[in-house]
Amino acid sequence: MRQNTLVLLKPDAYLRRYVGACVLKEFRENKMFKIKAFKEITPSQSLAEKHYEVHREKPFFKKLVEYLTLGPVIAMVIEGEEAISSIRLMLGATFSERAAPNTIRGKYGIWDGINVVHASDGEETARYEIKLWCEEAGVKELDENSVNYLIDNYINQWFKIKVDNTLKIREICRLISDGKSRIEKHELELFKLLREECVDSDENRVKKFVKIIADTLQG
Ligand code: FUP
Repeated sequence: MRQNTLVLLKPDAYLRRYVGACVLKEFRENKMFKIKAFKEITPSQSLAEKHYEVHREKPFFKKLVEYLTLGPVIAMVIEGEEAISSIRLMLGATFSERAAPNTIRGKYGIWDGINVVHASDGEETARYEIKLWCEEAGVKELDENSVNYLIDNYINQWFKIKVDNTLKIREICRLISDGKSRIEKHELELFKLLREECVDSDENRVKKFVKIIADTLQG
């Protein structure tokens, strides 16, 4: 069955320029999918809260909203045969460090829920999310040429950066998560590694990003 699904390159994918371009390339080059909508948006608090409505009562809700509002995201509607489940497979497990190495989260996710991409997890969710992002952020279907133009521009702009520090960052996260070191000892190192990836990004935003990683590691 052909399905539409909402895919978001989350703020970490957007800020980590080369990583974002690699992820977008995977969707773009997969001939099973048609990207029908593509929009860069900085989610408002209210949009992020509504997006994560099902998690409202969870202890990590505040963190989720803080993460999604860290900076711009790329919102896409992707159509394809069984698109919802096949894109979820491409993404891999929710927690980056546990995601299979051939999946997007396995390759590029940092740690835990800082996992690069969101994709709707079922038909009802896809309907809810597409409607939400359409009504609150103006995500809408564009003609094929316009979508291709926007995607190619994005990839051409950032793919050449070629800086991917995922493994180095994850190694630090693992040390902290395993209790072998403390975040305070690595904040500067994390900042430097991210700064290298986040070309042309506001320094304060990168600092906030480090804080989000630290909060995630501290549970
Ligand atoms: P997913 O659909 O794989 O993105 O995962 P969920 O819908 O279960 O969770 C949404 C987001 O919440 C995930 F991106 C990660 C985050 N999360 C946490 O931070 N902690 C948890 O214990 C569970 C999920």
